[in-house]
Amino acid sequence: MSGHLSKRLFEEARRVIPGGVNSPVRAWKAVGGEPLFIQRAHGCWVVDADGRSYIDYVGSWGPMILGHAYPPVLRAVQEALREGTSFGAPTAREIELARLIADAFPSIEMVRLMSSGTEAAMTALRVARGFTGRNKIVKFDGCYHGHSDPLLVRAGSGAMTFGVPDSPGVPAAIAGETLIASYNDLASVEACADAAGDDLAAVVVEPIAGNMGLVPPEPGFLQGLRDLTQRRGALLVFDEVITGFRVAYGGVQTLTGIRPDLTCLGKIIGGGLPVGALGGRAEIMEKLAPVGPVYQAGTLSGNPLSVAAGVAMLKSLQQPQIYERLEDLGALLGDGLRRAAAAAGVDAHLARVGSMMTLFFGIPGARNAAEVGRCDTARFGRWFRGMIERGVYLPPSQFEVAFVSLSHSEAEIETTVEAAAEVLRQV
Ligand code: KE4
Repeated sequence: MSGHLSKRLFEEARRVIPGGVNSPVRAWKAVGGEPLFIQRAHGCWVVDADGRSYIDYVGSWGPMILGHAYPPVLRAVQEALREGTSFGAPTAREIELARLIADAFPSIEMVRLMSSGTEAAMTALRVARGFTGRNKIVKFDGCYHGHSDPLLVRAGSGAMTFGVPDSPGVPAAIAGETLIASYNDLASVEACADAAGDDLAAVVVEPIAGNMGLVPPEPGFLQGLRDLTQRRGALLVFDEVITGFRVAYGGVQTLTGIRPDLTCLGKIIGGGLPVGALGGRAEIMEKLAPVGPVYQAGTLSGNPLSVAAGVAMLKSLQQPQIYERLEDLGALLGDGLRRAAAAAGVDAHLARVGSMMTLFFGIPGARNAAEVGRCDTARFGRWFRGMIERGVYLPPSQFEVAFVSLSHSEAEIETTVEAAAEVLRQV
């Protein structure tokens, strides 16, 4: 578990930072124990404040698809740094990043850069409402789109799933504009759409869910959303903050051929620096100020360092065979964990798409949040702690996904699977 220095730093941090962390999941509340404070990272390794190394499968929650401190990204940031850090004015490099994104995603003609995935999703809803003149949004139980008020909403009680706040501080009036459907359940979406009537502005979805653990869309689900929103004059928003450039260079929409009206991006496109982006058809995106009336802004939007890192990252992802290699490494780890759980006689299910995966404990698999909710989270906690003791750093929550990067090799994955075999015999 966390060493002497991490413990001391955590104690100090909690005196001046709520919970000692700047994002709740980092506090390890879901798995017990105290968080490691990370000193540095390179490739697929992170090193904690006590100098201990771990094979990393958090990958900063997704951006580190090429591994930590990837030299071309570091070089690009160092070069940009020499010219300054932020100008609050347009720069040529922002055009390059927007162009790289638009060229990668078939549904994207224009891009607005910002500083987080939360901003991207929040802006997507505002643009959808501005473009359609409607108010109601449908989201899915178990999907996360950042922490803006309209999206911190969970299913209310009672038959109709008008949302209720998922956090104090979110006004019921705002939550009430959001309806909650069940993932992989088109009938529940139709019911929400019927309740919204002709006030349905958009359906927002993680096209591969990564915030209730990994839950892939069943055949026909995404196309069903595309048809439903088309039929009802509402917009379809793909939140590809995780999946964009992760499952394919052009995200889920290039794998499925389904074109959403708006796409939210983040994480990988900033190479580990603060970033978010909203992309879509020009007729929708030009609703955004200063062309259209829908306001959105940001002091550090399109920040030169984030953009330099993002351009270097996306260009590096254009190398041939990158996604084939990620699939091979993902399969090696996923199959290894599956075999280790079976050999240990542990009731666990490994869900995987490419280089992102979740080992669910206590359920045979999951198609929605209700099924994921039956997981044995206490057993997951024992699994997490056992693996960290053996030098493997997994996401500290049953409801997150583990990421393999291009910097992992067969050696680290074999070490991980060996550690898993030991831990699974004891959890
Ligand atoms: P950010 O505001 O954290 O950049 O992005 C929010 C967001 C939007 N959409 C999806 C699908 C996301 O997964 C996220 C953020 N992901 C979480 C972990 N699953 C970030 C980790 C954290 O909150 O600390």
